[in-house]
Amino acid sequence: MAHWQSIWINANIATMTGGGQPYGAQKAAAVAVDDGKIAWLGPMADLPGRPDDLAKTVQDCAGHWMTPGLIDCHTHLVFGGNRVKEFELRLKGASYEEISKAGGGIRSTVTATREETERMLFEHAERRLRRLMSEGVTTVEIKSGYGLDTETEMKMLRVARKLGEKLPIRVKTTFLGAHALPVEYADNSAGYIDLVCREMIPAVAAEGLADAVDVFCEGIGFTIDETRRVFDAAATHNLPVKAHAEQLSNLGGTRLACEYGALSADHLEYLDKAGVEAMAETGTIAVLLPGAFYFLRETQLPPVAELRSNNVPIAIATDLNPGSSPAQSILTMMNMAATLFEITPEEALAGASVHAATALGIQAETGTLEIGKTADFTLWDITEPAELTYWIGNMEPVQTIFGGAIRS
Ligand code: DI6
Ligand code: FE
Repeated sequence: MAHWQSIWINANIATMTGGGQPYGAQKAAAVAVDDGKIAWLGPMADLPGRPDDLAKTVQDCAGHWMTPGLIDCHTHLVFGGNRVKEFELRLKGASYEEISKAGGGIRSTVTATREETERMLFEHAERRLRRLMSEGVTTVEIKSGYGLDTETEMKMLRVARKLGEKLPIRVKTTFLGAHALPVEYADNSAGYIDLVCREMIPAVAAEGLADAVDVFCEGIGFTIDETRRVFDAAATHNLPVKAHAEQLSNLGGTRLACEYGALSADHLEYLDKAGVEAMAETGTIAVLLPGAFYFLRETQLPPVAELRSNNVPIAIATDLNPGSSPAQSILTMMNMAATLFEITPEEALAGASVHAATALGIQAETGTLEIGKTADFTLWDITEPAELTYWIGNMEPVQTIFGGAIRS
């Protein structure tokens, strides 16, 4: 008598729940799904009956590895145009900061994003999102930040929400109005921060368009005081915060973010000891973005050893954006995190699952494989989980399950 909707049998499961085994592995195991959630998980030998009697549909995994659905917890994948011309300029010697100061950089994407209709933005973003999904990603975060006016910021967030409604993937949205200074406010950053705090955040909150608020706290972004003002406005609307911090210099943005109980601080190449300790205290996730490090040819490495010894959980994400990280592959980022940052393959997978979920505040829902969580998982034809971090490019899952339903 079947009482579960479906069951996946004969799997090696990387539960990512910690404990004794690397990857929280359970070999020769099964997962039962009911109502979109994991109803049972354990060794085949402990199943309370024959699979056919226990569930309506039985999927035989034939010894494949099962991981949590992957999570890309930091992207800017909704934007107009691209920045291939600037890429070519940088290859000829111009720096990212020089291009930004000359009015290019983020601002050129802002112009292109303002020009695109909601429908065009959706179509372009959908293509990029499907590339992430093809690697077994079941949750993605998407930031605004290429509108820099109320109307376009909201347009971007509506597109992000719509992607989550139309496609079989969970989308968490982040308002990043404080990403750059728009031309209209070229010499008036106080005025722009006023607009962000008094108009944009209330409007975005009123329509429920954002799940968090982020700030680019940087020499070419916003100061500590400006960041504080944005975080205060977020707090007024009960929105959790995140920060792009310590990417190109050390302003202390991470410590400030921790004061506000930030979900995550992201980039972190220039993070100092005090910043690491602040993160350890508040349980803020360190989101490392090797794609941006690589694409900007950074040389300053994030303090991985210090983060590790202070037990700060590390997440890995694509930072998918047109300027500093045109990366459309979370698995490639796991490889880069290993090669460039000396992240272990197990840390890399945790960084794209359990810790990425915590960076989005949804660890109770997804990110590990355990009873009660949403049935988001991916099956791989690999001999061991480290293979996911080992190969570069074109690793396709055998199957991806989102909310208990087979997606592909
Ligand atoms: N840091 C980044 O790496 C991206 N945004 C940010 O704050 C870059 C965005 C861009 O160049 O378009
Ligand atoms: Fe970013």
